[in-house]
Amino acid sequence: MVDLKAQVGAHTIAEILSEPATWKSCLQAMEQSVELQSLNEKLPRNIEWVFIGCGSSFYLAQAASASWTILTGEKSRAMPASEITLFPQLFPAESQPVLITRSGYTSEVLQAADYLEERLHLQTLAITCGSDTPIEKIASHCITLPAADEKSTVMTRSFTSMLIALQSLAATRGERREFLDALRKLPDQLGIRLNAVHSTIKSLVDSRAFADYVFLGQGPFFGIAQESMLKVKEMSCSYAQSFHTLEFRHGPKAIVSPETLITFIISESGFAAEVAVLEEIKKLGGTTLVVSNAGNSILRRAADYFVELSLDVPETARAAASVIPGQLLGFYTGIKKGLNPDEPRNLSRVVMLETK
Ligand code: F1P
Repeated sequence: MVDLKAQVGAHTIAEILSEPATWKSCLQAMEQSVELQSLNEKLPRNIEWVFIGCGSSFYLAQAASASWTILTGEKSRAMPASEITLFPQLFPAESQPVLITRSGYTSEVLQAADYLEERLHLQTLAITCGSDTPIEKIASHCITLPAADEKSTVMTRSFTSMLIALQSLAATRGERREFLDALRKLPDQLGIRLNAVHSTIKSLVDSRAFADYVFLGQGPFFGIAQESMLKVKEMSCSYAQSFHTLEFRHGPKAIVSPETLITFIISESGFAAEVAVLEEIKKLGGTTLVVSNAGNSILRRAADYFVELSLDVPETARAAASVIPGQLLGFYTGIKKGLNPDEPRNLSRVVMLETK
């Protein structure tokens, strides 16, 4: 007899667990095609980079923008695609736009791409997981990652793979050879840790239910906190929010209670200050999940649940791996609530607006 229950969410969980192998394929394909080196030569210098997307792809834009400035020293920002057509005066005219879209079909992204190419005469760079999609026809340059495409509505491996591709481009531009080497080592290193991460999150969900979820991160980890928030919202229809870690003190901490799960995605650069917030929230009675590369006694004392990544790569190269606990949390919480994470309520795989 076919166990139908075992198949609920089958695409999403397979896609999450295939992340290390998918990153490896994408990195190998980009290396073989020498695509990033030739793009790097074609794209302008001393200009602001603007990373653009919708939904997960906007949160990816935030993580990519922070990574870009850290790795290249160039200015950058992230914008939702809608902002470009609704408030065009907010778009920096002298810039290099990067359009991020898993599907290559999202209406707001296509409208923004059209505006940037046709009206502003900018040569946009797109990154997508689809093949032969409309964005490829509009954008002047395009990176495609077919190995990272997904069947599920929610974005998981496409998010992390596109982030790693943009970080590779940044490291190429910034001549950060050590960072490129670290990205190459990342899939195998994470592969070793993935089972442990998986079972920590699964037993967390099995042991407790929460009324509210909060995700905190700074620098490149702010976009990761945002995306973790979206995963829990989409897959489990739960109330979830995200903030810069230190911003949580300035009002949002009013919601702390044992029924609130507060996830701290701890950076190395901000370690001491972020751990101080963690200790404060623990004292206020919040339930805490800590995602950190390494642990110390303070961190372990203040963490109700602890995911230790143990990756021997620079801090920014850990961003993609840091979203996996949030992806698994959304998945298992959705399953526990009797939902199907492959097909979240009210959502479709692509948002295509009807033209009037
Ligand atoms: C991404 C996106 C997803 C979201 C939703 C619709 O679009 O907005 O983040 O989960 O189901 O699509 P894109 O990356 O394909 O443009």
